[in-house]
Amino acid sequence: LWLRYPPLEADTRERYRPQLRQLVIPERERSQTLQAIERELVRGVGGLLASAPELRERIEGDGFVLVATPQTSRAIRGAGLPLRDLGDEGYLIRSATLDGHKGTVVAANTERGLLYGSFHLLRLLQTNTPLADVDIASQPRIGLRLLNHWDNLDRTVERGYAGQSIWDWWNLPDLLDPRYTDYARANATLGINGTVLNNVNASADSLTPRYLAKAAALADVFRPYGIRVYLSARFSAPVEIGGLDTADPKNPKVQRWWKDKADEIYRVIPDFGGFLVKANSEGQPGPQDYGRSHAEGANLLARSLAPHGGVVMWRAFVYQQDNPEDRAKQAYSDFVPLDGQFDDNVIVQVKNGPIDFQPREPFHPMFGAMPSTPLMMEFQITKEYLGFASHLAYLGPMYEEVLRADTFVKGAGSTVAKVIDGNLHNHRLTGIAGVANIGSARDWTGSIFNQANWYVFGRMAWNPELGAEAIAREWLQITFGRDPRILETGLAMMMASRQAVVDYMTPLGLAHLMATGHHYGPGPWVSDLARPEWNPAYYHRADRNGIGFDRTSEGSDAVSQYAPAVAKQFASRSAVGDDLLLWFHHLPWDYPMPSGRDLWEELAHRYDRGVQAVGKMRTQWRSLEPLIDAGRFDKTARLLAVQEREAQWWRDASIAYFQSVSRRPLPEGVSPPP
Ligand code: GCW
Repeated sequence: LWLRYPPLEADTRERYRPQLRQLVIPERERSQTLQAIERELVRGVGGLLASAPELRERIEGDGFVLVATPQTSRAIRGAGLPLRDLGDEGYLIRSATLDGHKGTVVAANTERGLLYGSFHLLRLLQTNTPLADVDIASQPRIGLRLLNHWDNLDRTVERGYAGQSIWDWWNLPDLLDPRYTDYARANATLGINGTVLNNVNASADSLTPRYLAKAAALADVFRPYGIRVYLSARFSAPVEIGGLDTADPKNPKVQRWWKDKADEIYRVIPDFGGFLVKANSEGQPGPQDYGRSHAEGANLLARSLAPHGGVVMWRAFVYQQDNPEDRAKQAYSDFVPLDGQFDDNVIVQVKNGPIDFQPREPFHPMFGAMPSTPLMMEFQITKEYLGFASHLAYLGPMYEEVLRADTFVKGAGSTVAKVIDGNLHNHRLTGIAGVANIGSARDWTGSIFNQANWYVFGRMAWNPELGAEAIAREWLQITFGRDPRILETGLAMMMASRQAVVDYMTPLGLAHLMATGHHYGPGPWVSDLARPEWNPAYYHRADRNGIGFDRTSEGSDAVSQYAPAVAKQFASRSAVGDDLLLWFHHLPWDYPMPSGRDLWEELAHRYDRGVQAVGKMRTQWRSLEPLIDAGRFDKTARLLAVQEREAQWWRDASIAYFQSVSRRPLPEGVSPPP
């Protein structure tokens, strides 16, 4: 991962060495977090500079790094540093002269702040940033920065493509795989401060004493790294493991059961974060089974956790069987009327788009639409609909696109980022979650480039205004070294990769055309599944005359769920833009596109363009062979070959299918499917 710390170039090492001679971490013997910081700095600086700093009890000369809070260091207390506004996770990194010596301080109000500041210091070295006159203040914009593991107790991972779950439930709590510590280190580098251990399609067993002991053992490993453990809770647990005959939120016995369960959890995990819940969604049990609302269900659990300071993250990913309403509208219809009914320690977790982690979707209309309810973002890091672990797709541009999207609910500038960081509607409870792509694969994520998606998620969770490109650059430097050729070429590949996937899978705002169930490979022809909204045909609506989903007022009117300015833009064929055109509009095949082509020609052209983009990525990667170690070079090269073959498969199958419907000739320049 990004913790390899290989030696920097010799001249750079020489430049840094005098600045990093001594490491001073007062009172570290009293704190596991401070010890973790010490281990990391010794290892990191030692690796990068090929010589470890000396550990000192106090500043003894120039070139010190002092890592301390006002409580642990008199020098920090006296230095008059502006720590007040940094909260309990922020930090300062500054050049300073203390006790007559020149050095660098990492200062914070808390040890967690020191942890994040120390990792930032290492990142400065990893990216060759000069330390002289360094002056950095940073604090997270979002409170809960979480990974969601869709890991089952049998170690399978739903939508996981990097091997088995890293949680070895069988051997926990007795065996503590060193990977758990590495996992915590990697996450702490990014500022991730919580993890939901088990799948949202939850087994009630995760709440039994046996499994709580296992979760507690993980929590103990993670705690020094500022990471709290959360669990997905199954709504029917009182029936399944509690012996009750109902899970109705209004039933006092059910309420008692959850209270007792929460008390039991906090006895073994005193800093337990709370519950994540998928209810009344895709067959999961929930409050609606008893005629109760999502708010009543969420509050039931929230009240059991409240005395302990825990939160409920209640997912808004709902769509009902036999509900004729456009699937893209259903979550909003269910939840927005409940605004104001959720307890203070409930936060509603909303996927980035209204359908389901497609290569491109408009932002979810719930963002901004529930001013009295904190909403958190759910991104998918694992690439369920973007070619699993085998296709290279850097998700930074997608996250950026969503976070920067303007909801206009309070006029221009009401971005999704400002909804989830609490700014727009003054919420203190804020959060962002990423569905993890981590497994027990040797490279953690199934490919080297997938590591970048974990990385960019974490960096944007800390600061949703960071740019995808800047983060890609940082990751490339840390991962492959600082050769400008790698940087330039790697950056070009990464930044083009997500659009390439969009083009060869679902161009022009199409969505959900993947094959049934596993979602790998094309299946636009599927139209006979029991639930209409699972069929690709439900989404593309292609026939002899045209293609696309009319979501204007003439059609499903999904546009009306957005603020008027956005609704107006989405409802306009010309203003919506190519990227979301067929998401919102059903258009004739000969519809004239801005490119001068008609819609049919443009569609075929986009499929083709996607394949070509992957071809280009392959060539670009090949040019880096002399610069990259054989193992990582070869695996990536082989995966890119798979991706090119499969991009071609997507292109050919999709063009063949849509042509069978449109019955139009293949546009010039587009080679026919075999
Ligand atoms: O993306 C879909 C997946 C399901 C998943 C569901 C959800 C965990 O296909 O595997 O279930 O969404 O987010 O709940």
